[in-house]
Amino acid sequence: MPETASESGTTSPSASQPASQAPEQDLSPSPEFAAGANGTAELFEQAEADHEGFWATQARERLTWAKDFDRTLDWSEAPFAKWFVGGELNVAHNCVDRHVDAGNGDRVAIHFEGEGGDTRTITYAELQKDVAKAANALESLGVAKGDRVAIYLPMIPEAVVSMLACARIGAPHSVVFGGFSADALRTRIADAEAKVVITADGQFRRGKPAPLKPAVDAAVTGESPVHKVLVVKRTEGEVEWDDARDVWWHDVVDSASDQHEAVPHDSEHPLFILYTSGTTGKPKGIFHTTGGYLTQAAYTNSVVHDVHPESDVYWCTADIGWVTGHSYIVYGPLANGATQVIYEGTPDTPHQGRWWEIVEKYKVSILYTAPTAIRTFMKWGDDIPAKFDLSSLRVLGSVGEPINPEAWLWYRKHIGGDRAPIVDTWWQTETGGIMISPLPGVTTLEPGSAQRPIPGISAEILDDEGQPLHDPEAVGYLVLTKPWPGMLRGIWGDPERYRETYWSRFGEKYYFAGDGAKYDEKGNIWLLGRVDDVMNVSGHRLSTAEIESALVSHPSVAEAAVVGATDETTGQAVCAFVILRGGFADHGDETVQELRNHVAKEIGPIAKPRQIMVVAELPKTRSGKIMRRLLRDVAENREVGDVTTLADSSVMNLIKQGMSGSS
Ligand code: 6R9
Repeated sequence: MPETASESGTTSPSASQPASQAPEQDLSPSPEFAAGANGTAELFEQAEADHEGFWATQARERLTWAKDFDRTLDWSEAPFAKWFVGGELNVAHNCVDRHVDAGNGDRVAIHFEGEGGDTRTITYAELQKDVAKAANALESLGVAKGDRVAIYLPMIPEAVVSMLACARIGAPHSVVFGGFSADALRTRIADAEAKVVITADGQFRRGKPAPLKPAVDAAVTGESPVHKVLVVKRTEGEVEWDDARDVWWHDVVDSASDQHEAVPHDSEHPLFILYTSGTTGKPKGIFHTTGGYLTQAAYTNSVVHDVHPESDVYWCTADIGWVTGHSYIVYGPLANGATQVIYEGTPDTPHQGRWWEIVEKYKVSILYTAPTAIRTFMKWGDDIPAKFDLSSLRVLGSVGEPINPEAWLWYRKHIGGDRAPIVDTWWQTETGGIMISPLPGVTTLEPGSAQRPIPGISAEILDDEGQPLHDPEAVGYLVLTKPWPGMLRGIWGDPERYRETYWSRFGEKYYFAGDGAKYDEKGNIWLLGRVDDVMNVSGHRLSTAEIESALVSHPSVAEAAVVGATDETTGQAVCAFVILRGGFADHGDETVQELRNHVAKEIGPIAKPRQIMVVAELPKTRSGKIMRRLLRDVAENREVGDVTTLADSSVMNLIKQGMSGSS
């Protein structure tokens, strides 16, 4: 195995160096960046001095209220919060109309890039008309304030328009990933009792049209609350048609009036429901309301992504079916009047440089993506982004999982030109918006750590007994200690489950996030994965994220997933699945030994994996989260459980085939 460059102590950090041994880089904000940044040190002081006053200021300064609120927070029925009580506003007016009213109608809202290279440019003035038409069309289909609408669409502008049209009417939307099955769609429709579904004939994936409508047809046959299905024509594929139920978007939306009054809604009126995936049992419909959610989405997009709407081109690569797409494609950037890119397809269609080609073409200045994508690009090689001009990028963001220092440094060097700050943003569907993150321009960055709660947010790390932990390296549970405007208002139709899931582990004072965490000696917070991703090996608590990070810091490893499998002697044992980087061959036992020793060196012998399996793919959800539950099934030689939320369900067969023969 090659010696790492840092051991010879000469070069700057590169992807082939373990991050822990990387020479120190100056990661403090540059004076030029700090001078123009939206985030400031004063925000921390203001929020510290007056928590509610701080949020009231954000709400009033960032949003346009039809009626001002008379109380900032009502926490008298905790854990059920009411924010900006008595206030009224219309979310669609805030995201679209008011920018046109302010004279910015000609500003581009959306640069749409289809997978096949078709493009559309939509200004705010055009978006206003599109949203008004869609709102009129939905009303003509019987949708009224309070009715639920399911949205099952690919990443096309109609998805954004549909969400805003629902918001305009006050009809909560429930967006379901275009990759989910008919069954998943049916249960989500039933739980929300959606009256209308908005879908498309199909979508383009990897250069080919893939049908969508058949899943809707299957999901609404028989007994169903759905009486109308609104269908966007995207791929021109053949579709089954039910004349009584189905209507084409181009028939009813295109012909509708482009004038629609945006009636103000109560600050606590439900805005959307979004189901969280991955766990067993009935999906949880996380629901968010109007004023608080929009305040936090707009504020965080401004101070964390540092969006300057008059000059930036922003691109969040998430799917609209994920909360990141809700808060950081639709509501945050549009409330701020930003110009953004929306890309329909996969990163390697038609070639592995597609994203960088898009950055170059639109001069993207802010890029927000997930660690899984970054690790994939590392695997594909440094030479691919190097072929494109990425000099427009000035802020990079990460979300969805812990980003290991190795991937962080690669992102900074090969995408950010060792110049752009990286914001590693921790948050959840439940929190509505970013909670823990550096502020670019203020924070000195720490690769691999999400660092501190942003101004207005308070967190602690508790031990098993609920006592705050401050010792560096002591692993505990992340909790949030004060209500925040973007917080979920409950689980749709199940208030008891809301209380139980989030507000019982440490009593009613603390929101239990379900993530393991620790402080380092500088006071930075390190997120260590979901609590059930923390293993107990011979009484030592080890985090899957840390061992994965150690594995990825080895030059030959592109990606790693670690699970704890039951072990007779140690309680749990560490089992690792790794994907090797291009150019590194699997030398069987030799590779495994090398990697085991590497983990022992990086963390300690206790963390040495009992088993390491070299695989070609890892099972992931559509939002890029590794489904460790399935890997645990493999590691413990069990029948593999439910795979319906995987992006690619064939991956598990590949892994199982690889395993038979190896042990
Ligand atoms: C936005 C989103 C939430 C869970 C969360 C945590 C993990 C998200 C992270 C992170 C470490 C980060 N997570 N961001 N872990 N560092 N920057 O992902 O929402 O799909 O609900 O997932 O994702 O485990 O609890 P959601």
